Amino acid sequence: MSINFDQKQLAAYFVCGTQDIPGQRLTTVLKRALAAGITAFQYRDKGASRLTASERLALGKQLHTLCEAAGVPFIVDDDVDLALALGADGIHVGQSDTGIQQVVTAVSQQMFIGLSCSTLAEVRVANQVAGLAYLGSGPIFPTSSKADADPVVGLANLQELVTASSRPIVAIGGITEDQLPALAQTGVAGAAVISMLAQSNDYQRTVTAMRTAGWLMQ
Ligand code: TZP
Ligand code: MG
Repeated sequence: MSINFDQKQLAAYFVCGTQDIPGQRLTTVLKRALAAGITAFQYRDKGASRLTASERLALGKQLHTLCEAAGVPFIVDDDVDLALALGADGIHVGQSDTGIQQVVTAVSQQMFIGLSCSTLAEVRVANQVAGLAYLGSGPIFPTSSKADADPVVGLANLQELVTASSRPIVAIGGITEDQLPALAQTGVAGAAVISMLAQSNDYQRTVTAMRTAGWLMQ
């Protein structure tokens, strides 16, 4: 059974691929993150160390099974074919990935869709696209986790994006625990993080901080 979208799932949104956790197994990392209470997981396999298609499928099955057992939505980054093959709960696409209308046509009956939007112009276009569940905006702060990241958005611009958007927004990029209260003040529905959790020395503390930051409509 696939899990329907609820904006509360954006509160503690963990994004991870094998490239983000050198020397560790992604299944082990995800188990720890789920046990700590993450509210969504996105499998994002990127960069030079990218797994082959069949490896992504095999690993994706394991990750999906773990999420399913925890009742947490399993979201695939970018790859429509992989998301469909895995029966994912959601897919997240960027502005430069497969055209958004094509994605909506291909998957909207089967899973929810998130779209990256880091400018007001992108948000206004997204408002006109039927079938989007949420937007992801960033990088809010400088990040070393994404080589081709857009320019830093910052909190003031983020607030404008939230005001302009007809969909809930999850913030991403360079987020640290001490910035969560200020981030929540912008009206976003949650934080999406790679390193803050993958490199945390205390998953429970980090995820609890994410879940209780005071997000919009929490
Ligand atoms: N998209 C915009 S910034 C980013 C992605 C995938 C990387 C976020 O990683 P981190 O470690 O939380 O800054
Ligand atoms: Mg992308």
